[in-house]
Amino acid sequence: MESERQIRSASALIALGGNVGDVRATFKDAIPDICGMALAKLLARSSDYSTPPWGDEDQAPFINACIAIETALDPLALLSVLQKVEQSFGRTRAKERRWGPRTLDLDLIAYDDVSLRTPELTLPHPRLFERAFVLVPLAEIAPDRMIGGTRVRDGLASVSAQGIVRLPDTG
Ligand code: PH2
Ligand code: MG
Ligand code: MG
Repeated sequence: MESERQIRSASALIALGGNVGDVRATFKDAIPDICGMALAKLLARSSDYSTPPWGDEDQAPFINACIAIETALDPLALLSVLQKVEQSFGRTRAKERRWGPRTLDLDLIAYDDVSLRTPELTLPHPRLFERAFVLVPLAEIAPDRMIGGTRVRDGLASVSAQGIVRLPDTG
């Protein structure tokens, strides 16, 4: 029996990126921080990928990965956790240029089937299907997930994944 007080949880997909510092070590530390602060269970974690810089090509390659979590936080509360974790890994938004170098970028890609348009957050992520650096790791952990009417594996098939390289596990 579902009671009024039962905590409902949602499945959220989060993209991780960065190209400043030891990004793979940052991911390793940031993922448990996200789960702890978001009262979340880690459902899946992709491999890390080296990806050519997108948007602003005049910078170092990025490392990208994706995780799936189960969380009891609502989308805006989860976004706030992600921003706190970004800050704790040295992210200072005021000093960055759009699409420029960063230590850690955490983007909320999808939250159940929620569609949302607020100044703080748009769900699903509006540029997901332009970005092979998100679709490649996402397709590793959630190929059949439907996001905004498109299956992740089909989205991946319609972009170029040129230059994206899966990195070996570091253990
Ligand atoms: N993030 C950006 C800008 N460009 N390119 C790649 N390959 N991966 C990223 O995560 C990325 C980017 C700003 O958030
Ligand atoms: Mg981003
Ligand atoms: Mg971001």
